[in-house]
Amino acid sequence: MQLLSSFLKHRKTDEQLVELIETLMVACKEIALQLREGALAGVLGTSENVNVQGETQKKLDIIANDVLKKVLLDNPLVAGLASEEEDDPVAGNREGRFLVTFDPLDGSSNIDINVSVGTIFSILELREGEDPASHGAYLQNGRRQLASGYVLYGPSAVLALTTGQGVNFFTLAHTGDFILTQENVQVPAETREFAINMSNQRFWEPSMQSYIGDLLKGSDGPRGKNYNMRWIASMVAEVHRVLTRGGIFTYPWDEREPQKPGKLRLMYEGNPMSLLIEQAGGLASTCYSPILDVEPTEIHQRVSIALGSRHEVEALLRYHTPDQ
Ligand code: P6P
Repeated sequence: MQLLSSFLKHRKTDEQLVELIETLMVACKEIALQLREGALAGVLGTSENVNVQGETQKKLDIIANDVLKKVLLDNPLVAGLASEEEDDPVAGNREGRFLVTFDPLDGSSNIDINVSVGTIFSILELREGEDPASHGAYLQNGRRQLASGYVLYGPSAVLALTTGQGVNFFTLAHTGDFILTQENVQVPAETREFAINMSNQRFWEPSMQSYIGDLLKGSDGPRGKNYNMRWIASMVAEVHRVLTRGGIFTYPWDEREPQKPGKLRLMYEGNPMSLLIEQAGGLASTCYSPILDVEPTEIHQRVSIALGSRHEVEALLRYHTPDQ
Protein backbone atom coordinates (compact mmCIF):
# COMPACT_ATOMS: atom_id res chain seq x y z
CA MET A 1 0.00 0.00 0.00
CA GLN A 2 1.41 3.40 -0.96
CA LEU A 3 0.39 6.55 0.90
CA LEU A 4 -0.25 9.78 -1.03
CA SER A 5 2.80 11.63 0.30
CA SER A 6 5.23 8.75 -0.28
CA PHE A 7 3.84 8.24 -3.80
CA LEU A 8 4.36 11.92 -4.65
CA LYS A 9 7.83 12.04 -3.08
CA HIS A 10 8.79 8.87 -4.98
CA ARG A 11 7.70 10.72 -8.15
CA LYS A 12 10.10 13.55 -7.14
CA THR A 13 7.17 16.02 -6.86
CA ASP A 14 8.11 19.49 -5.60
CA GLU A 15 8.20 19.10 -1.80
CA GLN A 16 6.26 22.30 -1.14
CA LEU A 17 3.58 21.19 -3.61
CA VAL A 18 3.34 17.86 -1.77
CA GLU A 19 2.89 19.74 1.51
CA LEU A 20 0.12 21.88 0.01
CA ILE A 21 -1.69 18.85 -1.41
CA GLU A 22 -1.49 17.19 2.03
CA THR A 23 -2.98 20.37 3.53
CA LEU A 24 -5.85 20.26 1.04
CA MET A 25 -6.47 16.64 2.06
CA VAL A 26 -6.72 17.67 5.74
CA ALA A 27 -9.61 19.95 4.74
CA CYS A 28 -11.24 17.32 2.52
CA LYS A 29 -11.11 14.74 5.33
CA GLU A 30 -12.96 17.19 7.60
CA ILE A 31 -15.54 17.82 4.87
CA ALA A 32 -15.96 14.06 4.37
CA LEU A 33 -16.62 13.66 8.10
CA GLN A 34 -19.25 16.42 8.10
CA LEU A 35 -20.94 14.84 5.06
CA ARG A 36 -20.95 11.40 6.71
CA GLU A 37 -22.76 12.90 9.73
CA GLY A 38 -25.35 14.53 7.41
CA ALA A 39 -28.70 15.03 9.11
CA LEU A 40 -27.23 13.90 12.45
CA ALA A 41 -25.05 17.01 12.52
CA GLY A 42 -27.85 19.30 11.35
CA VAL A 43 -25.79 20.30 8.31
CA LEU A 44 -28.32 19.50 5.58
CA GLY A 45 -30.63 21.99 3.92
CA THR A 46 -30.11 25.49 2.62
CA SER A 47 -28.86 28.66 4.26
CA GLU A 48 -30.38 32.12 3.74
CA ASN A 49 -27.32 33.15 1.70
CA VAL A 50 -27.08 33.62 -2.08
CA ASN A 51 -23.53 33.37 -3.46
CA VAL A 52 -21.80 35.39 -6.17
CA GLN A 53 -23.07 32.82 -8.69
CA GLY A 54 -26.65 33.75 -7.75
CA GLU A 55 -27.18 30.31 -6.19
CA THR A 56 -28.76 29.73 -2.77
CA GLN A 57 -26.02 28.21 -0.65
CA LYS A 58 -26.48 24.88 1.10
CA LYS A 59 -25.31 24.85 4.72
CA LEU A 60 -22.58 22.42 3.68
CA ASP A 61 -21.43 24.74 0.86
CA ILE A 62 -20.60 27.28 3.56
CA ILE A 63 -19.11 24.71 5.95
CA ALA A 64 -16.90 23.22 3.23
CA ASN A 65 -15.81 26.68 2.06
CA ASP A 66 -14.96 27.77 5.62
CA VAL A 67 -12.99 24.57 6.34
CA LEU A 68 -10.93 24.98 3.15
CA LYS A 69 -10.26 28.68 3.82
CA LYS A 70 -9.19 28.08 7.43
CA VAL A 71 -6.94 25.11 6.70
CA LEU A 72 -5.34 26.69 3.62
CA LEU A 73 -4.77 30.14 5.15
CA ASP A 74 -3.03 28.44 8.09
CA ASN A 75 -0.39 27.12 5.66
CA PRO A 76 2.46 29.64 5.05
CA LEU A 77 2.86 28.28 1.49
CA VAL A 78 -0.54 29.71 0.51
CA ALA A 79 -0.34 33.25 -0.88
CA GLY A 80 -4.06 33.40 -1.57
CA LEU A 81 -7.20 31.57 -2.60
CA ALA A 82 -10.25 32.08 -4.79
CA SER A 83 -13.44 30.14 -4.16
CA GLU A 84 -16.55 29.66 -6.26
CA GLU A 85 -18.42 30.66 -3.09
CA GLU A 86 -16.51 33.93 -2.51
CA ASP A 87 -17.04 37.21 -4.39
CA ASP A 88 -13.34 38.11 -4.19
CA PRO A 89 -10.01 36.32 -3.65
CA VAL A 90 -8.65 36.03 -0.09
CA ALA A 91 -4.99 36.90 0.50
CA GLY A 92 -2.99 34.48 2.65
CA ASN A 93 0.66 34.52 3.73
CA ARG A 94 2.82 37.36 2.39
CA GLU A 95 5.68 34.90 1.81
CA GLY A 96 3.37 32.36 0.21
CA ARG A 97 4.16 30.76 -3.15
CA PHE A 98 0.89 29.14 -4.24
CA LEU A 99 -2.61 30.20 -5.21
CA VAL A 100 -5.48 27.75 -4.75
CA THR A 101 -8.82 27.99 -6.55
CA PHE A 102 -11.64 25.64 -5.59
CA ASP A 103 -15.27 24.69 -5.75
CA PRO A 104 -15.70 23.58 -2.12
CA LEU A 105 -18.70 21.34 -2.69
CA ASP A 106 -19.61 20.72 -6.31
CA GLY A 107 -22.99 19.13 -6.93
CA SER A 108 -24.34 20.37 -3.62
CA SER A 109 -27.93 20.23 -4.91
CA ASN A 110 -27.48 16.48 -4.34
CA ILE A 111 -26.57 16.71 -0.65
CA ASP A 112 -30.13 16.51 0.70
CA ILE A 113 -30.81 13.40 -1.40
CA ASN A 114 -27.56 11.71 -0.29
CA VAL A 115 -25.98 11.57 -3.77
CA SER A 116 -22.23 12.00 -4.38
CA VAL A 117 -20.69 15.47 -4.24
CA GLY A 118 -17.08 16.61 -4.35
CA THR A 119 -14.40 19.22 -3.75
CA ILE A 120 -12.58 20.42 -6.89
CA PHE A 121 -9.22 22.22 -6.59
CA SER A 122 -6.56 23.81 -8.75
CA ILE A 123 -3.06 24.97 -7.73
CA LEU A 124 -1.31 27.89 -9.45
CA GLU A 125 1.91 29.75 -8.68
CA LEU A 126 1.78 33.41 -7.59
CA ARG A 127 3.52 35.37 -10.34
CA GLU A 128 6.20 37.96 -9.49
CA GLY A 129 4.67 41.32 -8.53
CA GLU A 130 1.07 40.05 -8.45
CA ASP A 131 -1.22 40.85 -5.49
CA PRO A 132 -2.91 37.64 -4.23
CA ALA A 133 -5.86 39.74 -3.03
CA SER A 134 -6.46 40.91 -6.62
CA HIS A 135 -8.51 39.08 -9.23
CA GLY A 136 -5.68 39.50 -11.76
CA ALA A 137 -3.31 37.18 -9.87
CA TYR A 138 -5.64 34.24 -10.56
CA LEU A 139 -6.28 34.96 -14.24
CA GLN A 140 -3.89 32.31 -15.53
CA ASN A 141 -4.77 29.87 -18.28
CA GLY A 142 -5.31 26.25 -17.43
CA ARG A 143 -1.96 25.06 -18.77
CA ARG A 144 -0.26 27.01 -15.96
CA GLN A 145 -1.82 24.80 -13.28
CA LEU A 146 0.85 23.04 -11.20
CA ALA A 147 -1.71 20.48 -10.03
CA SER A 148 -5.45 19.85 -10.04
CA GLY A 149 -7.83 17.29 -8.67
CA TYR A 150 -11.00 16.49 -6.81
CA VAL A 151 -12.13 14.47 -3.83
CA LEU A 152 -15.34 12.62 -4.65
CA TYR A 153 -17.41 11.95 -1.52
CA GLY A 154 -19.18 8.82 -2.68
CA PRO A 155 -19.54 5.30 -1.25
CA SER A 156 -15.82 5.81 -0.71
CA ALA A 157 -13.92 9.09 -0.67
CA VAL A 158 -11.57 9.11 -3.66
CA LEU A 159 -8.92 11.67 -4.59
CA ALA A 160 -8.18 12.03 -8.31
CA LEU A 161 -4.94 13.98 -8.68
CA THR A 162 -2.55 15.18 -11.34
CA THR A 163 0.69 17.10 -10.83
CA GLY A 164 1.39 17.00 -14.57
CA GLN A 165 2.69 13.41 -14.59
CA GLY A 166 -0.54 11.54 -15.33
CA VAL A 167 -3.60 10.91 -13.15
CA ASN A 168 -3.78 8.69 -10.07
CA PHE A 169 -6.60 7.71 -7.70
CA PHE A 170 -6.19 7.52 -3.93
CA THR A 171 -8.88 6.15 -1.59
CA LEU A 172 -9.42 7.51 1.92
CA ALA A 173 -8.83 4.68 4.41
CA HIS A 174 -10.38 4.45 7.88
CA THR A 175 -6.90 5.36 9.17
CA GLY A 176 -7.32 8.83 7.62
CA ASP A 177 -4.67 8.12 4.94
CA PHE A 178 -5.24 8.52 1.21
CA ILE A 179 -3.87 5.31 -0.31
CA LEU A 180 -2.96 4.75 -3.98
CA THR A 181 -5.70 2.61 -5.55
CA GLN A 182 -5.25 3.26 -9.27
CA GLU A 183 -2.08 4.41 -11.05
CA ASN A 184 -1.78 6.09 -14.45
CA VAL A 185 -5.53 6.36 -15.12
CA GLN A 186 -6.37 6.38 -18.84
CA VAL A 187 -9.68 7.49 -20.40
CA PRO A 188 -10.75 4.90 -23.02
CA ALA A 189 -10.69 6.58 -26.45
CA GLU A 190 -14.07 5.12 -27.46
CA THR A 191 -17.36 5.21 -25.55
CA ARG A 192 -21.07 4.41 -25.72
CA GLU A 193 -22.01 6.66 -22.79
CA PHE A 194 -22.91 10.35 -22.80
CA ALA A 195 -23.84 12.75 -20.01
CA ILE A 196 -25.90 15.87 -20.67
CA ASN A 197 -28.97 17.48 -19.09
CA MET A 198 -31.46 16.52 -21.83
CA SER A 199 -34.19 18.80 -20.40
CA ASN A 200 -32.25 21.76 -21.88
CA GLN A 201 -32.26 20.31 -25.41
CA ARG A 202 -34.48 23.02 -26.95
CA PHE A 203 -32.08 25.73 -25.73
CA TRP A 204 -28.85 24.32 -27.24
CA GLU A 205 -27.26 25.62 -30.43
CA PRO A 206 -28.22 23.60 -33.54
CA SER A 207 -24.83 21.84 -33.76
CA MET A 208 -25.26 20.40 -30.26
CA GLN A 209 -28.87 19.43 -31.00
CA SER A 210 -27.64 17.65 -34.14
CA TYR A 211 -24.78 15.86 -32.35
CA ILE A 212 -26.94 14.60 -29.47
CA GLY A 213 -29.77 13.79 -31.93
CA ASP A 214 -27.40 11.47 -33.80
CA LEU A 215 -26.34 9.74 -30.57
CA LEU A 216 -30.02 9.07 -29.85
CA LYS A 217 -30.47 7.45 -33.31
CA GLY A 218 -28.17 4.66 -32.08
CA SER A 219 -26.95 1.93 -34.44
CA ASP A 220 -29.43 3.04 -37.15
CA GLY A 221 -27.92 6.53 -37.13
CA PRO A 222 -24.65 8.01 -38.50
CA ARG A 223 -22.69 7.05 -35.39
CA GLY A 224 -23.46 3.34 -36.01
CA LYS A 225 -23.75 2.29 -32.37
CA ASN A 226 -26.21 2.45 -29.48
CA TYR A 227 -25.46 4.84 -26.61
CA ASN A 228 -26.45 4.92 -22.96
CA MET A 229 -27.11 8.17 -21.05
CA ARG A 230 -26.16 9.11 -17.51
CA TRP A 231 -26.85 12.40 -15.66
CA ILE A 232 -26.00 12.67 -11.94
CA ALA A 233 -26.05 16.50 -11.80
CA SER A 234 -22.74 16.36 -9.95
CA MET A 235 -19.81 17.13 -12.24
CA VAL A 236 -17.28 15.41 -9.95
CA ALA A 237 -19.22 12.13 -10.15
CA GLU A 238 -19.64 12.46 -13.94
CA VAL A 239 -15.92 13.16 -14.48
CA HIS A 240 -14.98 10.27 -12.17
CA ARG A 241 -17.12 7.94 -14.27
CA VAL A 242 -15.46 9.26 -17.46
CA LEU A 243 -11.96 8.80 -16.00
CA THR A 244 -12.89 5.33 -14.76
CA ARG A 245 -14.69 3.86 -17.81
CA GLY A 246 -14.80 6.53 -20.53
CA GLY A 247 -17.70 8.64 -21.79
CA ILE A 248 -18.43 12.21 -22.80
CA PHE A 249 -19.72 14.85 -20.38
CA THR A 250 -21.00 18.12 -21.78
CA TYR A 251 -22.65 21.24 -20.38
CA PRO A 252 -23.04 23.44 -23.47
CA TRP A 253 -24.07 27.01 -24.22
CA ASP A 254 -27.76 27.66 -23.58
CA GLU A 255 -29.87 30.36 -25.28
CA ARG A 256 -31.56 31.25 -21.97
CA GLU A 257 -28.34 33.04 -20.94
CA PRO A 258 -26.82 33.81 -24.35
CA GLN A 259 -24.20 36.16 -22.90
CA LYS A 260 -22.70 33.29 -20.88
CA PRO A 261 -20.74 30.57 -22.71
CA GLY A 262 -22.17 27.95 -20.32
CA LYS A 263 -23.20 27.19 -16.73
CA LEU A 264 -19.96 25.79 -15.36
CA ARG A 265 -17.08 27.90 -14.05
CA LEU A 266 -13.71 27.99 -15.84
CA MET A 267 -11.43 28.50 -12.83
CA TYR A 268 -13.16 26.14 -10.36
CA GLU A 269 -14.51 23.36 -12.64
CA GLY A 270 -13.41 23.71 -16.26
CA ASN A 271 -9.65 24.11 -15.80
CA PRO A 272 -9.02 21.58 -13.00
CA MET A 273 -11.18 18.91 -14.65
CA SER A 274 -9.71 19.57 -18.12
CA LEU A 275 -6.16 19.11 -16.84
CA LEU A 276 -7.15 15.75 -15.33
CA ILE A 277 -8.87 14.63 -18.55
CA GLU A 278 -5.97 15.67 -20.83
CA GLN A 279 -3.43 14.08 -18.46
CA ALA A 280 -5.46 10.84 -18.71
CA GLY A 281 -5.40 10.90 -22.53
CA GLY A 282 -8.84 12.42 -23.09
CA LEU A 283 -9.94 15.75 -24.64
CA ALA A 284 -11.57 18.76 -22.96
CA SER A 285 -13.05 21.40 -25.25
CA THR A 286 -15.28 24.46 -25.21
CA CYS A 287 -16.85 22.70 -28.25
CA TYR A 288 -14.56 24.87 -30.38
CA SER A 289 -11.12 24.96 -28.73
CA PRO A 290 -9.24 23.36 -25.80
CA ILE A 291 -10.50 24.62 -22.44
CA LEU A 292 -6.94 24.77 -21.12
CA ASP A 293 -6.10 27.37 -23.80
CA VAL A 294 -8.84 29.80 -22.67
CA GLU A 295 -7.27 33.04 -21.39
CA PRO A 296 -9.35 33.96 -18.30
CA THR A 297 -10.67 37.55 -18.01
CA GLU A 298 -12.80 37.15 -14.85
CA ILE A 299 -12.31 34.74 -11.93
CA HIS A 300 -15.99 33.68 -11.97
CA GLN A 301 -16.29 33.39 -15.74
CA ARG A 302 -18.26 30.50 -17.20
CA VAL A 303 -17.22 28.09 -19.92
CA SER A 304 -18.98 25.63 -22.21
CA ILE A 305 -17.62 22.13 -21.60
CA ALA A 306 -17.37 18.91 -23.62
CA LEU A 307 -14.84 16.47 -22.15
CA GLY A 308 -14.00 12.77 -22.11
CA SER A 309 -13.13 9.97 -24.54
CA ARG A 310 -10.87 11.36 -27.26
CA HIS A 311 -12.68 9.89 -30.28
CA GLU A 312 -16.11 10.95 -28.97
CA VAL A 313 -15.05 14.55 -28.28
CA GLU A 314 -13.45 14.64 -31.76
CA ALA A 315 -16.82 13.53 -33.20
CA LEU A 316 -18.61 16.31 -31.30
CA LEU A 317 -16.06 18.84 -32.62
CA ARG A 318 -16.83 17.77 -36.21
CA TYR A 319 -20.47 18.87 -35.63
CA HIS A 320 -19.21 22.24 -34.38
CA THR A 321 -16.78 22.87 -37.24
CA PRO A 322 -18.26 25.54 -39.59
CA ASP A 323 -17.61 23.60 -42.82
CA GLN A 324 -19.65 20.54 -41.64
P1 P6P B 1 -28.11 20.95 -13.74
C1 P6P B 1 -23.78 21.29 -9.89
O1 P6P B 1 -24.60 22.36 -9.49
C2 P6P B 1 -23.14 21.66 -11.20
O2 P6P B 1 -22.38 22.82 -11.05
C3 P6P B 1 -22.30 20.50 -11.72
O3 P6P B 1 -21.72 19.77 -10.70
C4 P6P B 1 -23.31 19.67 -12.50
O4 P6P B 1 -22.72 18.95 -13.56
C5 P6P B 1 -24.28 20.72 -13.03
O5 P6P B 1 -24.18 21.88 -12.18
C6 P6P B 1 -25.71 20.22 -12.99
O6 P6P B 1 -26.52 21.20 -13.63
O7 P6P B 1 -28.55 22.04 -14.68
O8 P6P B 1 -28.32 19.58 -14.30
O9 P6P B 1 -28.65 21.09 -12.33
